[in-house]
Amino acid sequence: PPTGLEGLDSVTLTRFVLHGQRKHHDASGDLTLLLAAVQLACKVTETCVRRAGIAKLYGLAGSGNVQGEDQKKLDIIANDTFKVNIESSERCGVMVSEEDELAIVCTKSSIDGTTGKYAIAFDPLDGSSNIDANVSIGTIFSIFKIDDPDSITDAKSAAAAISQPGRQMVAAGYAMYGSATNLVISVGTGVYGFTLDPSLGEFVLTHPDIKIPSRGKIYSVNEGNAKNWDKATTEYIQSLKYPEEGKSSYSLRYIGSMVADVHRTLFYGGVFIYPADKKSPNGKLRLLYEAAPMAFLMEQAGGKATTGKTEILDIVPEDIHQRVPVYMGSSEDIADFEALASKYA
Ligand code: AHM
Ligand code: MG
Repeated sequence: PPTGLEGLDSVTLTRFVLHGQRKHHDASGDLTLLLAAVQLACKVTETCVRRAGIAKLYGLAGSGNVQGEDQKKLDIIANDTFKVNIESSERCGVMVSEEDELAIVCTKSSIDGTTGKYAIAFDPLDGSSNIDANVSIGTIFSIFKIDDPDSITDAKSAAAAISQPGRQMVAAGYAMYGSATNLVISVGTGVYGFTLDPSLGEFVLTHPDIKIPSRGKIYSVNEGNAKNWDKATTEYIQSLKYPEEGKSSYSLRYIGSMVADVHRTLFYGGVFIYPADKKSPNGKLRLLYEAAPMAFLMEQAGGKATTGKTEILDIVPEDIHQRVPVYMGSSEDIADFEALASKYA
């Protein structure tokens, strides 16, 4: 019977993760602690993003990162925030960040001297080109289990430990600092979306078991690069704009922040594409902390993610900052693209 208290019982992210841990009798709680650290880093980053204009955090920091890109002040603050919080959890052995050239070996546990058994890759602030215009940006992360934590002694062994195909991921997610702040996460049992309640400072479950529509009406790609595309991409986009008689054409939406473009694609369906082209033979997006975690979420939500040649989650990383072409979204839409890609293979 109704209690009158309906809607007042919020499932917070902390409660959700602890509940998941209790279902696994052999769980040690390490992943829970690591996810708590990631959650806190997202909250700290969101506070900086919200205050950026007032605290004069817009603009360049005057340095460049490993990709040769200019770093924004917020890129550096977010990176430091994630590294410090993840290290402090003492549950992580390896960190890879978009902003750091080498894989980072985390300090051992202050309690028992052991190395954390998880490895995390993250893009602390994705969509940097949108920062100064107050357009949605985000954080993306993927978490793997390390087979042999004792083998990690230097950047090389740390990189080897995290160089696993996406299918072996234990968790992936992103935070989106948009008109509201969302944290969307999967631990391999579906995709769950949380919204930060600023008055509580808690992420509250707002979107349980997200499923992407099997077909959409939106395509999302930087069409300014069209002159450099391959035949399959060109023909595919053409087919969406000029469909056969009786079918409607797709709408174009492109924010230029992967987090925001993928978030919309998860909810509305359609495709998000960052292809390889004549100028960038492997595309722009990085496998470990952009393409693979988003592919994991897409598949968990019932969608698909491919390079046009292989499923993104099957790729074994050869380099921690490796780039891959990305085509992801609704299963029927991606199947249409795959049919074209195999025609031109
Ligand atoms: P960043 O990690 O330097 O922010 O770059 C990644 C971003 C993605 O969020 C987005 O999908 C893409 O770059 C947009 O690139 P472009 O401006 O070439 O369309
Ligand atoms: Mg990025």
